[in-house]
Order: sequence, then structure tokens, then C-alpha cells
Amino acid sequence: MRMYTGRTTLSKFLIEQLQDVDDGGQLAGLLVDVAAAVKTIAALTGRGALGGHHGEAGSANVHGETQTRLDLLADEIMVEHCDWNGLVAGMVSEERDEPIWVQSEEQKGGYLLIFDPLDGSSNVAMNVSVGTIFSILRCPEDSRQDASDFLQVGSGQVAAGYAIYGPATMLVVTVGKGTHGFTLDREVGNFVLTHPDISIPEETSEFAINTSNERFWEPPVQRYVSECKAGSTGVRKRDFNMRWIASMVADVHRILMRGGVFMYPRDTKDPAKPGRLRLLYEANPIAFVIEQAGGAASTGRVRLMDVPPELLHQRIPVILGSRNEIERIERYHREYDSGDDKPYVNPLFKERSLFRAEA
Ligand code: AFP
Repeated sequence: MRMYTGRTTLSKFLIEQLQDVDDGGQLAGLLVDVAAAVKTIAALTGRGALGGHHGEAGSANVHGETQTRLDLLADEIMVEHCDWNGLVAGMVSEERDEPIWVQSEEQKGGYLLIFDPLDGSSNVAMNVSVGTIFSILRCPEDSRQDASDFLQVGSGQVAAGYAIYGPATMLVVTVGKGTHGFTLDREVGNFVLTHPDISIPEETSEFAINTSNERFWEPPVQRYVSECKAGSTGVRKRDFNMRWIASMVADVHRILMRGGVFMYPRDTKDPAKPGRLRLLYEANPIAFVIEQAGGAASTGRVRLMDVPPELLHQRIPVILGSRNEIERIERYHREYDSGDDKPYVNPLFKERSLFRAEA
């Protein structure tokens, strides 16, 4: 493990990590732009009710979700910080139906930036931690400047990460060489490396899921959660703890630090939606961060970063965290799909044909 001495700032760290990467300077520049946007969003969210930006914007995003004023401001901040430097060719935001393309040839760069500017924003007025999630892809050489440029598998990401606006603002980043956490030194305005080479414990006794949806889950997820809840009296022979903040970045950050499993699985609540979270700007970047920290990220049936995207705003089931637990949950899905789970699954939940053999 590389030893970092003194105060390693984000820029210093990126210069070192990307020195042997093609266009590494450009990628470092783009990540510094993202970090600058994050600092601005941190200042905005950190003002809380004093900032005068709480409340609904009176509009809805492509998913039909009510947009808050902070959602729209965070979106504008991301675009303003990242679109002028000759680093990106296009951007996709959760808050915009269509991609934004850099029109001027001089300003056009080689990367695509995809982001959720303010994840968990429905919690912001309650002063609960929220975050920004981002993913960076290379722009295809034969770019057609349409949505297809962005429809790349997650394993093609060159960098990804998230910011968490909590008691401290942190930026967690991967460029495919481990996962590293930086804490914002507010007085000085620098991101300082405080959590190098983050590693998720393989074994864990914590899970995060919205259990109010339990009746809509598939049997393998019901099986896993009921075994966790049975604790030391059940097959797991130890007690588990459950947490749910309803802010993905906050739930995932806790798991990255302490180990555990985060699940927003496929459910039948709304049959038109195969899950709640979005593949390109929630699932893929978080999966990259988690895998680079030694964890695993799956739909329950396939590795998240192997799923070929079909739509910009596509939803996907998400199950990620400590490797051993994810492997167990994937096994439960396999046993369910092949019918080998009969001794374990409540017959009331057997709706077999609905989900088989899909992502
Ligand atoms: P918002 O950005 O609308 O608050 O949604 C956040 C989120 O997509 C994700 O951060 C949470 O994990 C998930 O929603 C919580 O959803 P439930 O309210 O269904 O538990």
C-alpha cells in the first residue's frame, strides 16, 4: 500500500494516480472540476434553511419525481463547473430528460460526465445527509452525439465517485486504482486525503433496505432478510443490525466504512419499474466504488457493471456491499430461479415466472 505523508490534496493525489494513464491530465482536470462543483453544493446545502433554497421547484424530472429547488441548483452548478474546460463532450443529469452536448469544437473534450446532482434531496429539509454521485466515461471516437454514446457498460467507467454532505463533506473517488476518501477542509477549501485505500470488511452483520416494501420483494431477498432478522436464533447464528436513511449516498457510505449490505432490489410495487435506482448515475458509479474497495455489486443475478444499458434513465435492482454477503444473496437468487430453494422460501411468495432469467 502506498504511504501518503503530510496533507495530500485531491489534485496532488490525482496527478500521481493518473500519471501513466492516457489523457490522465484531462481526467484529473475533470475530477478537479467535479470537486469544485461539490464544494459549491456543500456550501449551498450547508446553509440549510438559512440559504432560502428549501422547498419544491414546482417541476418534475423525467421519472415524474418532484424536483426540489436544491436539485435544480445543484444540477446547474455541476454543468457550470464542468462544461467549459475542454474536458467533456457531453453530460447526462438525473434532472434533465436529454443529454447536454458541448457545441464548440474548441471546448469539446474526450469524456462524458453522468451525474445525480443531489441524491436523497427529499431528505434535505429534514437536515439528513445527501450526496452527489458521478460517473465518467470516455466519449466514443465515432460519437453520434446522441444518447447511445452514454449507453456503455459500467465496467467502461474511467472514474466514478460520490460526495456526501454530512457533518463533514467527503469526496470518495475511484479511477480504477482502489477507492479513496477525501475530507473537505472548510477553512482552507481543500479536499485532503483522509481515507486512502478503503477496504470493505468481507464479513458483516449489518443490512440496509426499506423493509416497508417487504411484501413486494422477490423470495430470495425475503429469505435473506428473514434470516438476518432471525439473528442468533436462525441459520445465520448471529444477530444482525438494520439501518435505512433513505439517502443512498449516506447508506452506502456507512457500508463502505463499516461493512454491510445495501439493497434496493427488484420489487412488484410498480410492475413497470424493475427497481427504484438508476443504472447510469446511481448503480454503476457506486458499484465501481464498492468493487474497488473489495466489495461486490449485483442485481442479484448479474454483476451490475456488466449490464448493457438500454436507456439513459433506466432503473435497475441494486444489491451491493460486503463480498461474502453479496455472493450469498446471488446464490439465493440462483436457487430460487432453479427451484432449489423450496425448503427455505415461504410458499405464499412463490410468483416464479415473474422475474426469472432477467437482470
Ligand atoms: P430522492 O433523491 O428523491 O430523495 O431519492 C433518493 C433515493 O433514490 C435513494 O437515495 C434512496 O436509497 C432511495 O431513494 C430511498 O427510497 P425509499 O424512499 O423508497 O426508501
